Amino acid sequence: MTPLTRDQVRLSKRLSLVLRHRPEVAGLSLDANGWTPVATLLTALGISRAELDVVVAGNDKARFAVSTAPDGADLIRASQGHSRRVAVDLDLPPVDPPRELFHGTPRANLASIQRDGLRPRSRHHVHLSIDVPTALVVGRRRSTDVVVLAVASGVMADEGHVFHRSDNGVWLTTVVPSSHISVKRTNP
Ligand code: HQG
Repeated sequence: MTPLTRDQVRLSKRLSLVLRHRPEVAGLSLDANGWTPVATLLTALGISRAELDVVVAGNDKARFAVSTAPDGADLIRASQGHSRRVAVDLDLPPVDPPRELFHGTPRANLASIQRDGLRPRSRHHVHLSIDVPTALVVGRRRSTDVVVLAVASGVMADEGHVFHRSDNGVWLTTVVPSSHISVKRTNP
């Protein structure tokens, strides 16, 4: 896949902003499941369908999903990562998780996480990765000094915690108690 140009990355970030965090800055509203009409989005952002399609298809994490409504209109939403202040329910089915999932975070958060567990903070869910390399990438968004935590997701599921998998493969759950977290890798 060809990497996005700088302008396309900028558009991708703008899409994340309006489809996950602040739809109102573009005068958009999202439906209960986070969808908004593509035509409305194009007008709101002043972009063409071709410009949108390149960014949706070329996005490194497949952050956005397009689907066609029964009336034939195309809709778009972010596949995960919404702010709690945006009332969106992705309506994902519960899925049995693998035995272990991972979470990359700056070392500065470690003591607090070991005390309070993983919290969704400003988002709807705690985000977990399928493997250590992916968790490292997530943690490195914020720091070069990253800790990868292993989450005992299999045991959590046995205890009744519910897991979902977003359309782009991110694992989601509401909280992870500190008792189910261990340090997998530090100072990579
Ligand atoms: C931390 C990206 C202290 C948590 C990624 C994280 C992901 C605590 C930060 C998605 C804590 C929240 C989400 C506690 C949690 N004490 N720190 N008790 N509980 N934290 O951005 O997982 O590129 O909301 O470790 O790929 O970093 O945007 O979550 O560092 O899927 O598409 O609080 O964002 O996707 O940060 O990243 P975030 P995240 P995109």
